[in-house]
Amino acid sequence: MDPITKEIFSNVKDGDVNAVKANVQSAIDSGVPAVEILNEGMVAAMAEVGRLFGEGECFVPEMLIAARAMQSGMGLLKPHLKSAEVKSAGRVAVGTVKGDLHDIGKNLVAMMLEGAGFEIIDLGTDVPPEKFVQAVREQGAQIVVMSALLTTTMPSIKTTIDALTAAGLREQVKVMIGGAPVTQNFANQIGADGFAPDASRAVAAAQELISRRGG
Ligand code: B1M
Repeated sequence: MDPITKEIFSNVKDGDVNAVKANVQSAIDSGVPAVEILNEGMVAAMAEVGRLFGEGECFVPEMLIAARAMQSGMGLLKPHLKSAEVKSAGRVAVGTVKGDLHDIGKNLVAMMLEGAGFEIIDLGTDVPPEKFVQAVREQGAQIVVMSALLTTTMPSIKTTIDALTAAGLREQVKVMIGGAPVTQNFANQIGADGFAPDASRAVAAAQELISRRGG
């Protein structure tokens, strides 16, 4: 790992926004791959913060500060994560489900999908089922992507799928899900069309779903 990536890991963990911005910029300028900065620096740091929180060694304010530092670095990385393809690959509504405020993973998935040419309708966090339904009905979303980070909010994914079915829209939209506690097994159980464990595999899964759908 490049030494500057290690520094970015510590900067995100410590929630030092200015150091994250400066080091991410200088890592980009010195040719460190964007994917290394993202995964080995920033995503790994958030996992470490989660581990510390789980062990009672850090608390909600520290998680929040680290999250803010990560978001500031993601903004700088965004243009460097774009793929060469630019044609519109499909329209995707992305949101964190009702009751859940975690948005970094959701933002990362949205950013990578956008980089791969998908048009993004970002519904934000704490998104009630009606809003997902509205995005399909009124904005023509072809894929709905739901993120859940809490075991307590995973049932909101199923509630949203049920709302799409009740609205008569389930046949015309593909549903993809993910987030730390979400598994392929859970996706199968609740009738989602796709699952991805991380943002880059979410892109591959979305491409696969769109091609199965016939474009
Ligand atoms: Co919270 N939190 N949090 N938190 N938080 C977790 C999730 C937790 C695992 C920490 C822990 O206990 N070790 C734990 C959940 C336990 C559980 O339910 N199993 C937890 C808890 C308990 C809570 C609160 C309840 C704490 C409290 O108040 N007592 C509270 C709940 C608030 C709410 O949502 N209603 C809470 C609050 C917060 C903050 C607001 C302080 C902050 C979020 C800030 C923000 O997002 N803007 C926060 C943070 C930062 C975390 C941790 C530390 C980091 C999450 C993160 O951003 N990771 C987290 C610990 C952890 O995850 N290890 C934790 C980095 C991000 C890139 O990864 O989001 O997993 P992630 O996304 C990944 C994949 O999951 C995947 O792609 C991404 C990587 O490429 N992915 C998808 C995500 N969505 C996808 C959708 C897809 C596909 C892939 O669709 C196809």
